[in-house]
Amino acid sequence: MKIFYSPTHTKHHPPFEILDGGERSHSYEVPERVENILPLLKQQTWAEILEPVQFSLAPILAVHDEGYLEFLKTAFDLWTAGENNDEHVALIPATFPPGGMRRIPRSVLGKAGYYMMDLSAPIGAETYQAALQSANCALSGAAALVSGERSSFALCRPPGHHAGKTNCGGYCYLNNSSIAAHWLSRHSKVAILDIDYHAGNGTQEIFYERDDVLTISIHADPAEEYPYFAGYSDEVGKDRGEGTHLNIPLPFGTRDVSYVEALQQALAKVESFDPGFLVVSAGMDIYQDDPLGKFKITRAGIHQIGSEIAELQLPTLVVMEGGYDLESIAENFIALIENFNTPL
Ligand code: SP5
Ligand code: ZN
Repeated sequence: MKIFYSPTHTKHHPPFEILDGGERSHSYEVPERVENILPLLKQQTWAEILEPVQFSLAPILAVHDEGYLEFLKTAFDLWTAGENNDEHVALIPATFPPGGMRRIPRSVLGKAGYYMMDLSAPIGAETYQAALQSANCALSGAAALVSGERSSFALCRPPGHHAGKTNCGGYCYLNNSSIAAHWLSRHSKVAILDIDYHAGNGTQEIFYERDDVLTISIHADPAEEYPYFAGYSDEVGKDRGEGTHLNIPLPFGTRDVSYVEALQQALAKVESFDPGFLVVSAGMDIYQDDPLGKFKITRAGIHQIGSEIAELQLPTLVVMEGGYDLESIAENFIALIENFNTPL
């Protein structure tokens, strides 16, 4: 299995995030999340670890707004204006537009409020470079499928599924899975299955009005959990896209058996859509020991999830999203992806 990894991700190391109640916490989204997976992957005889191909910006701009991309690229330098001091660790806004207000201010702080959905996606000096390489990992995984591979794995960091056309948030800047899925959609219909603990609001938005990319997300009920404003079961797509989005919200405490029931419902929908490719937005924050997740999925459950998805017998790109328990993240990802390791 071709696995795409770029060391550039280590340049993105958010120094803090603001949690519920305004608590300034260490970031859960740390370089160790990927660095801990690499050694175990290298021990697998089937794993071939490669640096990503350098794509142009075109496949990213096909998904994200040009003004947003320009903001990501320039925000840190504009904010610091060349002065590197302790106050300029990473940019987050203090002002957000109230519902419906969509002016784009000239000020970089104003723009930060416009382009960020929360306080969990600070922009540091090399965040943009890391996000680009993360997207290149996903695109390289997509290209491997077009070349005839049965599966590929993109070790994406920063993650992507909370990033929308014009927003970062929830540790995400560029929507890696969506960029790869759109790129694949030139060849055939594509399905994205999002199994991260959190609803994939960015992916939902990007494809909401399209009927050539099916998007499904299984996640903690957004009525009670981040990202709160998307991921509800009555959100089914719009216009041409009506019927090609499916949200399956599940309660806190969900265990293997009921998770797999929900997964089977999702897989039936994928089968009837009959895509040429499958992209899995994979977050191991569904695991029972995850510090941000409230599901109770076991290692055996994760293996079963992988095995059920693999039974679709579709060319499959697995894209890393969340997962914050540094002790278990490597074994969990291997339990998931080893199912995709045998030819179709
Ligand atoms: C990619 C991804 O998984 N992003 C998730 C972002 C979640 N951010 C909200 C975190 C709220 C945490 N509240 C519980 C604190 C535990 N001590
Ligand atoms: Zn998540």
